[in-house]
Amino acid sequence: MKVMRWLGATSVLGVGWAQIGAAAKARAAEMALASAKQATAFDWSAVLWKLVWIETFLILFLCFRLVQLVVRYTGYDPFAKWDRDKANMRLWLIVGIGGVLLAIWGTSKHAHLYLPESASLHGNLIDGLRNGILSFTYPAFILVHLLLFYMIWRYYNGKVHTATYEETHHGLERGVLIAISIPVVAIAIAGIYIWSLPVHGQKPAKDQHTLEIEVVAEQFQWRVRYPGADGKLGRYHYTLVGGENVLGLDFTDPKSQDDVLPSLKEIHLPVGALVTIHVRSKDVLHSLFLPHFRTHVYAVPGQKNQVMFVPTITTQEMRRKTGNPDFDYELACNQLCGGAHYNMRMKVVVESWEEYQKWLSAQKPAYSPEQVTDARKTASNL
Ligand SMILES: [Cu+2]
Repeated sequence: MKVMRWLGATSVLGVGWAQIGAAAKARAAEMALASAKQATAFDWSAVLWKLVWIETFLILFLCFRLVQLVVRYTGYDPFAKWDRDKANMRLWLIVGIGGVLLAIWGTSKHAHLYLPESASLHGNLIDGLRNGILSFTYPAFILVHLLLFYMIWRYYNGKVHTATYEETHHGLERGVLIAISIPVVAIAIAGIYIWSLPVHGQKPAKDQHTLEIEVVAEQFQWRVRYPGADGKLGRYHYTLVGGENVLGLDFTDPKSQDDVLPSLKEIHLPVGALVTIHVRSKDVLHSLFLPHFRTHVYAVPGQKNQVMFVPTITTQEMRRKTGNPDFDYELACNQLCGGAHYNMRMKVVVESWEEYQKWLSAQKPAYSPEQVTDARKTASNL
């Protein structure tokens, strides 16, 4: 029966060797495609990789089946002398410790894919809250899993069979309950306070500049409206949308007449000012997402939404900080809103208040006398 053992071992080794060969071929195909850098209509390397995986699982399955059949028809069980509980326990330890190591490796490897550095006042608090929560949930995750697999080791076949029974210990339970409640309640209170900041929770400090702008979403672009010299956005009505008046501004309102509507694909924001963005949509659901400012709000047709934040780092400073001279903040649509959804992005320029004022004064207002008459005509026809 020794032959059986050799037969099994050599066939598994042979199959393993063949699989390594197939994987090497798939990798070579992948590298050849990458080096050719041609636009391939069909990615053959991906198919090869899938075949390698399917084959591997099939062969493993066949190996197990082969052993079963040999045991059934020859009565010879090569694993008869094995302590199966012990083997199971060891396999579980590999799964447990391997899983924990994989989690630590994965989180450290992908740490750079977390959100970019925060560039708003409330963003720093949100990051602080997240890091605070992670500082104890992450060690707890590791500890609980190590304990879980330690228990499997402890109670495996033999040494300790049964767990010890203890009467309910009310004092201990109460203690644990209180100990857990304190951080949970603290997180809830901090969360309510911090997450309300971008919604309605910020008031301008003394001498702090404020800016209210409007960002309007439509398939597939953003339009930004800045207030003119009066610092106030004027009225609009959806029935006035048409022709040149893309946002439906009511030019009979003097506050609308100096509003500025640049055709640029960028937003200008002054650093240190309390910026409020009014958001609306002309067609479908969109979503205004400013990841660096930890700011996100839906653009819903027929609904006025708003979000507020204080930018803390100018684009120039961020370029120095990241060492990337091409760095730019980004506004993205975070809602799959149609075929050209990917097109709904805009550069965000954060600059000093003076630079912002200078830039704004160089822009032309959207108002023209013809539009006022148009608007009046439309309004009288309503
Ligand atoms: Cu969109």
